[in-house]
Amino acid sequence: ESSQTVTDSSDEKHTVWFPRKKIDLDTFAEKVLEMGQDLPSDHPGALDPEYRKRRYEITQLAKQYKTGMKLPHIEYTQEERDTWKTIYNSLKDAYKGRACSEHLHIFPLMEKNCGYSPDNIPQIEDVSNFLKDCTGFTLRPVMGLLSSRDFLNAFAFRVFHSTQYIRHSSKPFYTPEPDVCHELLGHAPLLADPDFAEFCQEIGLASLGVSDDDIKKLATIFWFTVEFGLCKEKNGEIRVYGAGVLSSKGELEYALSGKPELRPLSITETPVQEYPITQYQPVYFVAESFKSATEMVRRFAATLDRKFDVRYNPYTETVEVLDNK
Ligand code: TIH
Ligand code: FE2
Repeated sequence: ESSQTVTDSSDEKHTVWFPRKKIDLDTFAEKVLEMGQDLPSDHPGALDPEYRKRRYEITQLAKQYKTGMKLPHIEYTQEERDTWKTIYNSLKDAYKGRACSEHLHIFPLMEKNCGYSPDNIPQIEDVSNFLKDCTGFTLRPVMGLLSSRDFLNAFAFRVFHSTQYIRHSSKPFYTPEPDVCHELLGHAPLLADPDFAEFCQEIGLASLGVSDDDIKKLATIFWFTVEFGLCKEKNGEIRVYGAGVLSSKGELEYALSGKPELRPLSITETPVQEYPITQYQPVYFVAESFKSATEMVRRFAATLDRKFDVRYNPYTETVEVLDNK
């Protein structure tokens, strides 16, 4: 235990445990939601024993990962690389005129610096090193979906949990769960943008030690921004920055087709909006900018019932708790 000028976690005010040091994230590894190791029966890979075996192998490596280890290197099979290629080529085409300017700017840098290409599934180790240089974000392997609390808490440390397995080859253009295409094509480019990185960390800091109700609201904000957010470009055009849209060719075309409802990102409406998780979104929220979205999260966080403030100390990579409330 490092000594810190902070309140002891046994203090009665701190009823909900949260990570204080990066190494505390090691405790999340085994707590994955349903799709982690066992696939539900309607999953396109559920009846394919080869696919299940492969998923199991890859998720076992994530399970064994601890802070400080080298990130698992996966030797992807020809079939996996073919699936990646199909998705990569079709998305690259679809990004023109649809992805936000930050994504369009960073994507070629990743082709140059960390192995992005139609013929290669990048290794998360290389992507993580690139992100670390850009914004301090790092990737951590994960078996599948973490609880919202764990996933968001890690954002306080600029840590992003990434899967490494790929979706089933029979359904390349939409999957209801994260996979390596979703993480590397959708999330990773944005995590290299400083304003977006700050926005993510702001949600993470807001999530530390709050009630389950408030986690649900923050997870909903996360859903309508980091996963399914649209934004306004400087010229007023609406583009996509949400990773769930940027990794699905089907949803990328649908989101800007005029069919779904678009509403301005809102501190009152967004945190309580319902949403489906296994089909295209009926409603999207449009942010004015990452900076204004960060401001909104700050204002929202200030309304939450937490008896202390938190601050991230990048020198020690710890969360400091300020008992000033
Ligand atoms: N629907 C996305 C895709 O097909 O790439 C994946 C996810 C979005 C949100 C969570 S998982
Ligand atoms: Fe995601």
